[in-house]
Amino acid sequence: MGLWEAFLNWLRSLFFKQEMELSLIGLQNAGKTSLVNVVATGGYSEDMIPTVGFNMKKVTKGNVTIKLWDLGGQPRFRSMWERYCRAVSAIVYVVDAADPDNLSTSRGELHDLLSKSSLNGIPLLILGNKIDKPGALSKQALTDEMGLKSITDREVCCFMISCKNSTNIDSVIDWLVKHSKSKS
Ligand SMILES: Nc1nc2c(ncn2[C@@H]2O[C@H](COP(=O)(O)OP(=O)(O)OP(=O)(O)O)[C@@H](O)[C@H]2O)c(=O)[nH]1
Ligand SMILES: [Mg+2]
Repeated sequence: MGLWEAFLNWLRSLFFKQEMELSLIGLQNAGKTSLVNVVATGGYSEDMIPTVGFNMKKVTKGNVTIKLWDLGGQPRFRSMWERYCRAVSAIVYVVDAADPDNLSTSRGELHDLLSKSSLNGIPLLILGNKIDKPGALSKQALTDEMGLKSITDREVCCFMISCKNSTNIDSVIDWLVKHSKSKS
């Protein structure tokens, strides 16, 4: 990028809002709604109500407005995941890294979703949540268990987080902001 172009980009960023839309997917109890709350307000609660259908929330970070579709993870809601992922700039897939019994179901649902041709090429952010819990998987183990190396048709990134302790939430927000687009 030339100096002049860089200068223009900088100028543009001062005046023009960026925006993005993304979907939060993952099994029930993974911590999707907790993540929305931590990103939006910093608040965390043990006492959560399972999401019925979906919730939409708009969050502003710097000059980026993020429209978040927070979907229910129970089996009866999974058939609508694909519909809410079609128009997004990124898919955020949340996994409970401290729940080994549900990993293979989670991996199966992820790979099912990514096999839909309507979602071709949409960047994927995998979040291993609840690393504050004893026995939580390492990033390497989660990458293996979720079969992330076999996903080669899109950008894939993985972070280990804790909504409870706000661990690595900054990295998540940085990644999201980098994937936003100029409002046209
Ligand atoms: N220890 C620990 N518990 C967490 C963490 N994040 C979420 N939880 C707990 O996990 C439970 C489920 O969290 P939710 O955010 O409701 O999960 P969800 O993915 O939105 O679930 P559905 O809406 O049913 O799909 C709640 O009791 C949370 O307090 C975390 O980082 N650490
Ligand atoms: Mg929820």
